[in-house]
Amino acid sequence: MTHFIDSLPLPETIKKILYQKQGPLTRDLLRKPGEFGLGQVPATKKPDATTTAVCGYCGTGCGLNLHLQQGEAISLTPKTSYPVNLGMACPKGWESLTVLDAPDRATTPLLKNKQGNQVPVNWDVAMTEFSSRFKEIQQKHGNDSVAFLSTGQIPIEEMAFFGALAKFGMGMTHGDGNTRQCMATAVVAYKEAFGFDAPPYTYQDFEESDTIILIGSNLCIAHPILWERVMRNRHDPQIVVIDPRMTETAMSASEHLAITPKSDMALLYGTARILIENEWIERHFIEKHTNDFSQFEQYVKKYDLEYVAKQTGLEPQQIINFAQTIYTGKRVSFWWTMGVNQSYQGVRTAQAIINLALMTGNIGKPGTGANSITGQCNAMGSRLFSNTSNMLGGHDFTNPQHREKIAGILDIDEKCIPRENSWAYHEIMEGILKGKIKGLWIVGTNPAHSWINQGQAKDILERLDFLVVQDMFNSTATTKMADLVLPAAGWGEKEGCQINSERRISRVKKVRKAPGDALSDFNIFKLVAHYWGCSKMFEQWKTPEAVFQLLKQCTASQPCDITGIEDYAMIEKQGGIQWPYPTNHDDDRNQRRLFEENEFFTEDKRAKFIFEEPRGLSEPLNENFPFLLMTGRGSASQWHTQTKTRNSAVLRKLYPEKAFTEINPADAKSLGISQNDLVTVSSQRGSIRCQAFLTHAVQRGQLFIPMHYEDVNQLTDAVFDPYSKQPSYKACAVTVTRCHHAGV
Ligand SMILES: Nc1nc2c(c(=O)[nH]1)N[C@H]1C(S)=C(S)[C@@H](COP(=O)(O)OP(=O)(O)OC[C@H]3O[C@@H](n4cnc5c(=O)[nH]c(N)nc54)[C@H](O)[C@@H]3O)O[C@H]1N2
Ligand SMILES: Nc1nc2c(c(=O)[nH]1)N[C@H]1C(S)=C(S)[C@@H](COP(=O)(O)OP(=O)(O)OC[C@H]3O[C@@H](n4cnc5c(=O)[nH]c(N)nc54)[C@H](O)[C@@H]3O)O[C@H]1N2
Ligand code: SF4
Ligand SMILES: [Mo]
Repeated sequence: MTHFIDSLPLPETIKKILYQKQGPLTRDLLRKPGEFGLGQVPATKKPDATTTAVCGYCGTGCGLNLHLQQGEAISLTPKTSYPVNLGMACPKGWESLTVLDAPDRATTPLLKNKQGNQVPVNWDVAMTEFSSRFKEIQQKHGNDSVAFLSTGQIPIEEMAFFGALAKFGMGMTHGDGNTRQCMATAVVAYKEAFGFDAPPYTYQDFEESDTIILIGSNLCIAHPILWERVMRNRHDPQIVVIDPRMTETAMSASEHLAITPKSDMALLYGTARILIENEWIERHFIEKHTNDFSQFEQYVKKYDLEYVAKQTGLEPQQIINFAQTIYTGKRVSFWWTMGVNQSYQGVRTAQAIINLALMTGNIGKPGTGANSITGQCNAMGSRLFSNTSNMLGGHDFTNPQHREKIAGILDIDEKCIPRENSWAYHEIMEGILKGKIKGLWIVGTNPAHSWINQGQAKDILERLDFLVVQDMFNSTATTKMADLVLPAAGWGEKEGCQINSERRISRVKKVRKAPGDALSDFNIFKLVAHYWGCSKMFEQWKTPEAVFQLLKQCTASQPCDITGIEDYAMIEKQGGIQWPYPTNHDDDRNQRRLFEENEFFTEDKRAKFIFEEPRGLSEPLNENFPFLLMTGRGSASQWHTQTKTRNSAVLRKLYPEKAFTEINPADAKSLGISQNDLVTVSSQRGSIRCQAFLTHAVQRGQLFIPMHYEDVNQLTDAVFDPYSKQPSYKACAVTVTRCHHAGV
């Protein structure tokens, strides 16, 4: 009998991963083949037209064909000619349409009544309440007493509208995005080292490298189609995975360096020392195109082999081999994701990776680069256009010329633009705690599940005088807490553009009607502007494409200049366009990388070596909490807080329904824990129950719990990188015990 997984239209490596994931937890979920099939359409429906759009889940940005019947998408297939995915898609992408029909879609505004129940109201009541409540708070406590939280999961036109409306129209100063949880570290690392937030690569580099180094990145699970690109590499590449866990990616690599968590800096500095001592570096490149190498060279001398081996838990020979692999590689690319970014020393870790690429001249050439991979479909867009930590187009709120420029383009009074930077996410949360922020408007993110130290986070959100949550679903952990829920259209139900990891701007399209009274975020922002009384300021913001034209002008003369893009049609015709693409561009290749001329975005055009003494764990293990807990992505079929993916019957078959913790069998044995036992995992902040999943994937003394289950952040510790202010989700001290009353 063919297995259910075999019947899925998926690339072979993804099927292999799905098979690997069938531990005792998933086996019975996969038993019945074929009741539903990916992309399956009822026989009664036949498409009469096809259009294209990029996927709305992860930062890979796969191109999809959407097959329409009378303008409504009824099925989809991955686009073979698209330069990103070349005809492939992962299970989430295939199921993009299914989740739009979910029963828990938000279809009408909901307002909390005096009894504390959310009751349906019409848009007029909702908008009147929205304006009067927020205005009342601002009149009493000042404009800054209302703040907002944005997202990397709506088109750039919408996130720009949100940020501009909140800051320029409604007078807020403080607004941040869920990209703080995700990409902030990479942003700061790049800005400091290269002079601009500029991931240099193009996906073709996955196929052109002869040495691929993945650091804190579980590509097979989190970016399965990028892993497919690695599999297409014809240079028989060395693949080195640096991850404390033996992930699906590590299992498929040539070499897995199972380091002690948070010892990356020691490994990377120690590797730099070996490279320098053997003269395995590009002195000419370093001298001509970088600054501060001599200080770095001095600093890393102390990272001798013995010390690094002790810090990382690796054999000395593994470290030597790693340096040798980098040296012998002709085209070495370094890739990192959350194992690096989500750390109390993420920025310096990312820069330790950048340093290796710079010193070996592995930048600006095919198959090279210091490459951070983004998470959400439009995280890259939010880095440029959300108007949160920087002003539209990568500008600086504190710079008077930048304010003049943006005010001129938007035709608004420069005085409407805040002169100071926003508080970061955790500072906004602290602001609520201190009573400085009383009103909060959340769009497209679910902090009551995803923010760190959940018990405290929920307590903080409960203190707000007025909480507005704008979401596709009315059942999220955060919408449940809202005073006002605004029902939003989702991916597939609206127009705009997204920017993927390799800086490619692509189109998303309206191929479905949003359910009930739900409106696109774009139209909700228009309504808000109207009811707030600032719609004159947004006269130019008529349609998403009109906004795209404004945003394009904002990028003029910036490193991310896209003034050469004429319109939406051009983006589509070219299969997405990577920034930069200025008016005078002379390069129409559809795979472009940065720094090909060895010129960086700093004033003297040189990149900078940046380093710092590593610090110990922010929450050291102790007798009561002897395990180190890591969290992250659990399967290719689950997306974050699961508001979308739990609504697909196919996806539900591909992941464990209940929360589980990976635990090493030796630890389990010493604690009397057997496979599938119910266990309690506790930290200083809270306790959760989940099933034990015994696996050698985690080392002794370590646990791993996927982030997709609602209460995992009850355990995590609210510690942040001092430069990027990104939360450190991947290291806190916990203990684990077997529950004696299983099933309770
Ligand atoms: N299926 C699926 N795909 C997704 C997402 C999803 O929810 N589901 N989310 C998207 C988003 S927004 C993001 S940000 C990306 C995240 O993509 P990834 O960063 O690849 O995923 P994570 O599982 O969060 O973390 C990666 C790895 O970091 C490792 N790690 C933990 N601590 C350390 C350490 O100290 N050093 C090193 N070197 N590694 C460490 C973990 O063991 C884990 O395997 O995925 C995107 N893709
Ligand atoms: N413990 C732990 N926690 C983590 C992480 C971890 O590794 N470990 N990873 C962190 C990372 S990298 C990330 S990116 C965050 C993600 O955290 P969240 O942003 O909270 O996660 P999502 O589930 O993607 O939430 C997006 C919300 O937006 C809604 N939505 C989707 N599309 C639209 C739309 O078009 N309009 C509107 N208005 N709403 C929409 C969805 O229904 C959902 O409620 O989690 C972070 N939290
Ligand atoms: S890899 Fe990412 S962009 Fe591609 S289909 Fe899957 S979720 Fe969508
Ligand atoms: Mo993320």
